[in-house]
Amino acid sequence: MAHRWTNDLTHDDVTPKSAYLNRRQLMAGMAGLGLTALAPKANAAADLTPTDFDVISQYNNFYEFGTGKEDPAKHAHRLTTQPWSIKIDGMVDRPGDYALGDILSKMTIEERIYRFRCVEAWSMVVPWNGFELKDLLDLAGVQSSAKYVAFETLYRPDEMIGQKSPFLDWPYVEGLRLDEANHPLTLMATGLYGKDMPKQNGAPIRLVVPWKYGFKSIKSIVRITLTDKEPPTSWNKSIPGEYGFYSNVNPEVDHPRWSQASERPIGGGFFAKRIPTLKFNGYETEVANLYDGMDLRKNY
Ligand SMILES: Nc1nc2c(c(=O)[nH]1)N[C@H]1C(S)=C(S)[C@@H](COP(=O)(O)O)O[C@H]1N2
Ligand SMILES: [Mo]
Repeated sequence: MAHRWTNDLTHDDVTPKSAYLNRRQLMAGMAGLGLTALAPKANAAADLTPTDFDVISQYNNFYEFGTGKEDPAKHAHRLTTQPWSIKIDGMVDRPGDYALGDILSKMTIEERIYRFRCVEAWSMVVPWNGFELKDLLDLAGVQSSAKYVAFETLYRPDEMIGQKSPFLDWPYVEGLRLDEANHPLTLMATGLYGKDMPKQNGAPIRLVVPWKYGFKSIKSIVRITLTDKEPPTSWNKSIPGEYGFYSNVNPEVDHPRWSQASERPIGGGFFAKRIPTLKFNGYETEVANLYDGMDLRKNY
């Protein structure tokens, strides 16, 4: 089931040697925890230095728990994640409610160290654990008429207290074109740093699309729908002039209210130096061909 993914990532701001040592220590640590089911890959992504776990799990955007960066870590403990199932419907051969445990029993969890770039111009490097979305779509059997994949987050205002205020039109929804969804970089993440996904990061299962702005990576997913129409997306519905359907990371296309040319790595202190933002967040070699012939300024 698992596809191996290697690429030739490079990053200006890391020391390959220390990253390599980090990684070996991490793997040793995971072995110590008995997490042998993980299949970490010593790919070139290892020359990225992961952001500290405490930073990744305490500086969050998850508006279902409030709009402040500290709100999700404060309030997400209310979220119950068991039982959990994902309804897969629309243009699939085998629609149904898929219990998360059943899904996981069919998947090989691997580690992917990805850059993560929020549209607000901050960034992290996250060692995710998960499986390729394509493997889940294959379970359901995508029909040839399908062109897009729509995603929906849990709606449960008693636990997700941010949903009691109309900040966004709940539930949070997102979407990808089918070829984006099937791309081997596109991950369904169930954990990070070899631990179960922290609730504030989108437990028990979330999307990770590393070449797009962070808001495309929808959290706590309960429904996936295959469709032939471009699905509505939360931030586009909220402010269409600022957030488009594609939202590929692009240093050449500024947000109407700020530059996207550089980013602030979180975890290095507020005065840490900004680093240049890379086209497609550094995954240009892998994904640029998905957009051949498209005007990326128009399709922002
Ligand atoms: N359901 C849901 N998914 C969401 C969000 C949200 O508010 N609700 N925020 C998005 C944004 S703007 C970002 S930057 C990332 C943040 O992920 P992290 O907190 O794990 O870093 O989640 C994305 N997914
Ligand atoms: Mo974001």
